[in-house]
Parts: sequence; structure tokens; C-alpha cells
Amino acid sequence: MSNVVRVETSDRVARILIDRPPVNAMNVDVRRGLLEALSVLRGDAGIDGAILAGAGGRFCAGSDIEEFDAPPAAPSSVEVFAALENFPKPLVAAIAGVAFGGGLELALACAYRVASPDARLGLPEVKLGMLPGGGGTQRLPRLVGFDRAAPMIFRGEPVSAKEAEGSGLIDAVVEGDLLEAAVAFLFARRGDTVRPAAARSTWIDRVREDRPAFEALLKDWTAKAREKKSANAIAEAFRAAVDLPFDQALQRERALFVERRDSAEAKAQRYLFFAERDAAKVGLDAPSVRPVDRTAVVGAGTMGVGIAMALANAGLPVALIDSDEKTLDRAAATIATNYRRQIESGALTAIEAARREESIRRGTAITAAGDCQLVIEAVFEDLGLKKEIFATLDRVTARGTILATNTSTLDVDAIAAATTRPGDVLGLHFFSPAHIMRLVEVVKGRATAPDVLKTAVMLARKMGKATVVVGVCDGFVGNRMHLRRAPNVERLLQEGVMPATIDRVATAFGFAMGPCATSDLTGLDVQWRIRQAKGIRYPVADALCEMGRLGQKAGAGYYRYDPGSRRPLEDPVVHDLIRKTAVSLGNAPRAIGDEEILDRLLLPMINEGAGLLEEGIARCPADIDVVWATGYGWPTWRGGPMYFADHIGLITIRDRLERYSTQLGDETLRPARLIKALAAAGRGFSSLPAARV
Ligand code: T1G
Repeated sequence: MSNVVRVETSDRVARILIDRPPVNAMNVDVRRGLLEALSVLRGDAGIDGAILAGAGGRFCAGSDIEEFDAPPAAPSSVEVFAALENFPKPLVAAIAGVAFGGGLELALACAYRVASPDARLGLPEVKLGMLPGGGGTQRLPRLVGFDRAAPMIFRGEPVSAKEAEGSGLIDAVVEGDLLEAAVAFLFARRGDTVRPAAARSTWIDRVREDRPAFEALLKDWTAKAREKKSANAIAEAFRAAVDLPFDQALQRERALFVERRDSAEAKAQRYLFFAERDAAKVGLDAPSVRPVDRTAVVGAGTMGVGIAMALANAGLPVALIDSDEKTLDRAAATIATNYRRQIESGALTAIEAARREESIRRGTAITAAGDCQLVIEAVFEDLGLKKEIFATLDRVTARGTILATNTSTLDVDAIAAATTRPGDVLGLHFFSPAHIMRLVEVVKGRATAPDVLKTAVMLARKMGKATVVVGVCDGFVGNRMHLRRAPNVERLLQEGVMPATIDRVATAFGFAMGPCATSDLTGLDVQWRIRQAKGIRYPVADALCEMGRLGQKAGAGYYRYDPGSRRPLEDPVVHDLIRKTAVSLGNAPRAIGDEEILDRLLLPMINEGAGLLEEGIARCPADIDVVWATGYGWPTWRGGPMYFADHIGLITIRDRLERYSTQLGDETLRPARLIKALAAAGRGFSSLPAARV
């Protein structure tokens, strides 16, 4: 008998338990164990039915992603699902924790599904560059209809047990002991005629009544997707459900899945999946952690409010402190609006939203941080102000309180030096909006104590964040690379390339938004002020600022915007400015192709990433890729800047950097030593061992 699938029978009910820690991922051993169990139980006259459940408080996290790069091992998951669906007696899936991917497909193949209130059910395959490969696109819409199935599959977003019950995906949300409740459910349904998902075709009948409407929906879903190949495959699988008999449609879905599973995009997203989890382990080897029961955030601006909500969402009481009452009032309004919207969308119950909102208490006195074990400073990017606040926190908080700064570029060591306990200080660089963006750069100062780092990483994970531990430098990892892109955008503009062209190349590569539209969104004046402080002049960007074209907030920036609209419209005024600037700089007009534009956007960042690795600011190339995928909208199906560079090849990267550096007279584009060394050795970034930050 299997050591990952156990069967216990009592009271004429068999309990089939998947037990493969930590998430019951379904590998070949689990598949074999399930088939063995079902084969034995099929002929067992001593049972009236069976329950399928997962050990460890989780049902099943899906197929084992580690298996996807190896040759397929029999039996396939499709065989398991068929055996479940054809089991001759009632079979109830008892779902706790997560039923994701193949895990949910297991449950869909059962006659019934019950779930504990904490359960989440989803088909996240699209987030791995694939689509469900075990009947998810065939059985789910038969249970819940296309309108509910489409977002779950096209966006990969899970639903709560409560939402699932309302849609018909599960038959009951059960309180108390899940297995006992499942047995009771089974007995209550004894004698009923089971209607497996495969036998339900209501949604298909509706589609056949109005095929054009269905095709229009599929077109809309694929148009909205950033990664088109998986979206198109999902659309094909839905069409198969309508056009083919069930078994043939399953085969079509499987063929589409295999093609996506073996694709470059899926390989890149699997790489990121494991890279993110590897990055999250950094710092956890410390022998101890510090207890954190109460937290504080100093600074109630946009970042401070986002961080406070992220802490409250993680179940931590927060003192949100700001010296200005009006700022606190605005913060209160923002928080209330945010939670009201989550109630309206069904993401939160009113009770949970109220609990979270009440856990954020506001105040003007920094002494309110006195009883907290962790304080996050999120005030304006001014080193003097931050030093002053940390010196005060040093006095008003108990010894051992962790003091974190949310600075995005300033010297964490200099801030730590403003206290008598630099070992308690580190950076927690959140990304706006902090309660939504997943990345936190955990900035380890020279003096940061190991237990402080471990506590901060664990706290960020508890907040649902992707953590990357980085060293101290101007801009840390993400911003330091991002700042290499800006001068190259400005240089392209000075050579007569229009904003819409630059942005088109960036979005065609996979970014959700191009650099010029992004600047309009964030405000051109942010970087303008920084440039002025450093005595740097950007002829095009500065001229736009001097014209009052500060971006969307001013109704115009690189683009113009109709009143009330955020849609960027090309503006002849900007085109004229760019043309005149190019002439005044003596830049002879030349057609610059998309490949060169993309190179000049990406290669400087990759070059800077190599510098970060040389200096030990970034632990490994994969950490850099996690930063860009979770904090800067890098298209995940391309893995990340360093993964992408390896895909291009470092010899090519090196040679292109040399060429652009000479062509543009820009020494900052000379390839980093590390790129030259790896290229000479015929190696890639991925060959580098992880360093210790
Ligand atoms: N396969 C292999 N390992 C997995 C795994 C999986 N599906 N899910 C998690 N792990 C590992 C993970 O790498 C980590 O390992 C540990 O488990 C804890 O994970 C046929 C083809 C379930 C919500 O996409 O979303 O089914 O670092 O840190 O924060 O149609 O894991 O400890 O060595 O994330 O509590 C579809 C992916 C697969 C779900 C738990 N399923 N997993 O989150 O723990 S494709 C997924 C998650 C599929 C079918 C198709 C999360 C989680 P280590 P963790 P967590």
C-alpha cells in the first residue's frame, strides 16, 4: 500500500487520505496510491461510500510542479480523475485549506464536494503559463457555468468556500470536524442519484443557442490576458467543451495542456515559482526570532497607509502615527474606503473588514509606538527626517523592538547609526500600493542582527509578501536597476523616438505599461526634483515639466489626457518638442528599430543587475528576477531580466552593450566585468552560486 495515500474504513465508509507534506502535491506516488485505493474499494461490499481528503489541513495543492520538466510517469492524473468519476458508490471530496489545480480537479471528479470555511479553491495553472490539464476546463463550467468558470481559469484566481458554495462548485460548507461532516453528508445523500459534472451540460446548451455571444466572450477574455498563448489555449479548451463529446474534449484539453506545459513561457514561470520560494528562505536559518504582537507605522501618507493595512490584513494590531491630524483624517478615510470596497466586492465580510479597520488605531504621538515590538517608518524620503525619527524611536520603544525603514533609496546603515542599537534596524522596502503589491525588499544593514532579519522576513511572509533580502546601496536592487532605464528612455526621445513608440515596444515585450505612460501615471515631477537636486538635466523630460506637463495629474505629460480620462493620447506638442530637441542636439534623424529600442530599455538594467551581483547586494540572479517579477511588472513568462539575459546569451548581451556604448558614447553601457567573465567562460548568470548578502 502507498505511503502517501492511506485508507481507513469504519461505519461502512472508506476514508482515502492523501498524505504528502507539505501541500499534498500530486506526484506519481500519489496518483498510484489513489488508483490502488480506488481499485481495492471498487469491489468492497463492506462500504456504502467513500471520502477523499488531504492530511495536514490541506486537500491538495495540485500536480507536483517539480515533475513537469521530467518525462511523464504513469499513471497520468487523467486516469485518476476517470477512476474517481467512475467510482460505483458515492464519493465525497472533503476540502480543507487549498484545492488548487489538479487538487481541485480531483474534487471535480468526485460525486460531491464539501469544504471547511477556510478552504480556497482554484485553477491557477495560467499563472504557471499553462491551463488545467485534468478536466478543469471541462468539469468546472458544467458545475458553475461559463461566467463563473472563466475568471477562475483565465485569471487563475481562487474562490473562497463561501463563494464556491454559492456557485454550486461545492455542495456544502461544513463546520467542525471535516471528515465527520463529510460522512454525515454522505449518509444524508445515500440513495440519491449522483449527477457527475460530466453529465451536466446546461451551459453548453446555452452557448449553442448563441454561439456568437460565446465567441465574443472568449475574444474579450483573451484580449484582456497579458500572456496570450495560454489564454488562447484556454479558449480552445472551452470551445472543445462545446463542440466535442466529453471524452474527446478531455483529450483536446490534455493536448493543449501538454503543449503549454512544455513551452518556454511555462518553464520561465515554473522557474519564478521556485525562485520566489527560495528567496523567501533567506534569513530563516537564524536560531531565534523576536515576538511581534503589536506594530506601529510612522507616517500616514500613501505608503504608510498601505503598510498599515497590510499589517492589519495579516492580523496584527497597528498604531498608525503621524504628527499631522489632517493627514491622519485622510488616512482614516482611505482605509474606510478600501475596506468598504472589499466588502462590496465580496472579498471580505463586513465583520472581517471591521475587525481589520478597528485594529488600526491612529495617533499623533510617536510614543504610541512605545508598546510595539516592530515599528515601520514610512515618512518622506529625507535622510535627516528619518534619522530624527529613528533617534526618537530609539528612546520611546523598548529594547529589542525592531525598527524598520521603508526608504526606497536612502542609506539604511546611516539611519541605523542614528540609534544606539543598529542591530535592531533594517529596511522593509514596500512597493506602492503596499497592501496590494507583493514585493518587499528586506534590506539587511551591516549591523542588522540575525534574529531581526528572520523576524522581518517571517512577518513579511505572514503579510503575504514575496520577500527578497538585499544589501544596502542607493536604490537597493529594483530601483537601482530601474534607474538605469530612465536615462536611456530620455536618450531615445532626444534621438527623435516618440513616447508611443517606446511604450509600444515595452508593452509588446510584455510590460503592462511602457516607461513614458508610467511616468505620466506616477508624475514627471518626482524624478524631476531628484534630477534637479543632483544637477542632472534631461532636455525632453525637463522641458515637459517646465511646461507644466507633469503627467496625468496635470492632464498632460508625455501624452495628453481628455478630462476625466486616463487614456494616453499622442500629442503633436510633444512630437514637436522632441523633433526640435533632436535637431538642437545635433541628432541626425534615423529610423531606430524596435529591437534596438528594446535593447536600450533592457540591457542597461541587466548590466546593472550584474553589478549588483558583483557587489554582493543581490544574493543570486534569481533573487533579482523575483524582484522584477513581483515588484515591477516584468512579464513572468519571460522569467526575469537575468533569466532573459541567459536566454539571449551573455556573449550576445556583452557584444550589444559594447556596440551601443561605442555608438552612443556612453561609458555606462560598457558591459560589467561579470558579464564579460561569464561570456568568456561560455556561462550564464544561472551558473553563479548564491552569495551571502
Ligand atoms: N508542486 C510542487 N511543490 C509545491 C506545489 C506544487 N503544486 N505547491 C507548493 N509546493 C511547495 C513549494 O515549492 C514549497 O516548497 C512548499 O510546497 C510550500 O509552498 C493537472 C497541471 C498551495 C497556496 O499552482 O499556490 O495542478 O520551498 O511556500 O505559502 O491541471 O504553494 O518548502 O521546498 O507556497 O503555504 C497547480 C501552487 C499546479 C499551486 C501554499 N497548483 N502552490 O502556499 O506554501 S499545476 C498550483 C501554491 C496542476 C493540473 C495542473 C502554494 C499554496 P519548499 P509555499 P504556502
